[in-house]
Amino acid sequence: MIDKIYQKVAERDPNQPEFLQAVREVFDSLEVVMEKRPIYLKHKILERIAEPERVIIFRVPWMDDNGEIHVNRGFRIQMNSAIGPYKGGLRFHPSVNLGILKFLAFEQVFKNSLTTLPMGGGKGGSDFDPKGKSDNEVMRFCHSFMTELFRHVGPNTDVPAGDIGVGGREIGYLFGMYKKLRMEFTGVLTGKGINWGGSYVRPEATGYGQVYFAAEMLKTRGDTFEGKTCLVSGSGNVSQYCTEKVIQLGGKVVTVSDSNGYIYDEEGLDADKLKFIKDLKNVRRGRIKEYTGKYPNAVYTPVDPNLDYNPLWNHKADIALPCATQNEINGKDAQHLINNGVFCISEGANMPTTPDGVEIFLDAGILYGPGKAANAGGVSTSGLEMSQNSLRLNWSREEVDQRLHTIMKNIHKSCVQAAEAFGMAGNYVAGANIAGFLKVADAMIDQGVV
Ligand code: NDP
Ligand code: 2IT
Repeated sequence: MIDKIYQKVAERDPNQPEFLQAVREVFDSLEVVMEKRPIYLKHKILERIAEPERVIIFRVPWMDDNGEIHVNRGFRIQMNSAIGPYKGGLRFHPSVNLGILKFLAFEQVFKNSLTTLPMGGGKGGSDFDPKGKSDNEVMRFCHSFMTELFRHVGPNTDVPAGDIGVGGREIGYLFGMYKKLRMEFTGVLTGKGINWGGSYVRPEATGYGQVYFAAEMLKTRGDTFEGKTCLVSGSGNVSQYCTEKVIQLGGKVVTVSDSNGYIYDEEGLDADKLKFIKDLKNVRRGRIKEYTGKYPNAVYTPVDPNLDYNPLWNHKADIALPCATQNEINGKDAQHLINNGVFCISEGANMPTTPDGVEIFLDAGILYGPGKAANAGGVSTSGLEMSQNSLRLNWSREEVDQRLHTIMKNIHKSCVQAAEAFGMAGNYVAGANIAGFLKVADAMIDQGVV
């Protein structure tokens, strides 16, 4: 039955492999739910949940510093609003296309449901590449992007935030143009600066939450981060704060990467080394290779396009924390991780593991926390930013961090309980998909055929 529904989705969009991968995984987890509760089939919830409520595609023209005109494509996928306004990040990266954003929007629906906060799912972005652009070029692009997007978003309609290539700088430019066009100062975006409506801990939230989730998984086996060797990928927002929290909890991070290569630092990163990376990436916008100039004991390995695996995942370690992008761990990488003794994986990135990799992790019986649960701390804290904006007050750093920590513990508990309830104890993939689905599906039934 589910297979038939999936085939229809696949026939409709055969050229969206990432979207179909995300749908397939969720549908597979829901097989047991449909057997026990056929009401969801009767209400055609799967057919409806896999189709965006609305897709907006628009032209984004902008002028570079030399006066040359460029045209990029802008997107916003408004996937599901059953439990709240659309909510999800914007990604600026040359690889962005409709299928990738639909996968991200689809994942976001279940993730946001898991947070316990009232947020629907959405995602957007552009094939614009911020790399190598001046601040003024980024500003002109963001302003142009918002001159169309502002019509489709709003604090009770759709609330975008950051993702790959969209951080505090971009959110600032986007917010400035929205405010000007609408003549209103509202919480239409999250990830805002702390002086103009932002929340403490939002920059840290995804990485911190990912480590809190991993700590909960470790706790089920009476274990902690203390003394554990960790492989981390990426060196952007999620990676930096994931690394920071691991160090705080007594773990040792030996790798970080960017799209050109990775560094292996056997001694482990400390607060000073992390500060160097933050400055390198957030201020100077340089490449991770430069790390070895400052810390010559570390080894830099450039990406080798002829390899069908990523050597970053082939080091002795206990814990892996992917924080770069989708499908960055394939079947071969997954096997390397298992062979090297990794027994806990918490995904900061969205869908970083290919389906054959996921199967290897599940078969091995390790602690495997999928992105839609493990990285939900970012959007959770976005939800907390929305609450603070509505209340027109700011909570302290300690208060937000504590709420984030509690939310991550609750997400972990929901995953464990849902997996147990449907006969798949210990399977966090099934647990996350089922727990995320039930709340949205029930809301859709309550609201009728809309
Ligand atoms: P950033 O843009 O801050 O950093 C992205 C990092 O990943 C960079 O080091 C980048 O390298 C690397 N990277 C990006 N694309 C590729 C690629 N195709 N191949 C290899 N490396 C790549 O983004 P974030 O840290 O915000 O996002 C990282 C991941 O976390 C994404 O999957 C995102 O969807 C997910 N996520 C983010 C949240 C957030 O709040 N920001 C919340 C939940 C999930 P380079 O600089 O060379 O491009
Ligand atoms: O993938 C994600 O959850 C994000 N990029 C954050 C979304 C948000 O609205 O904070």
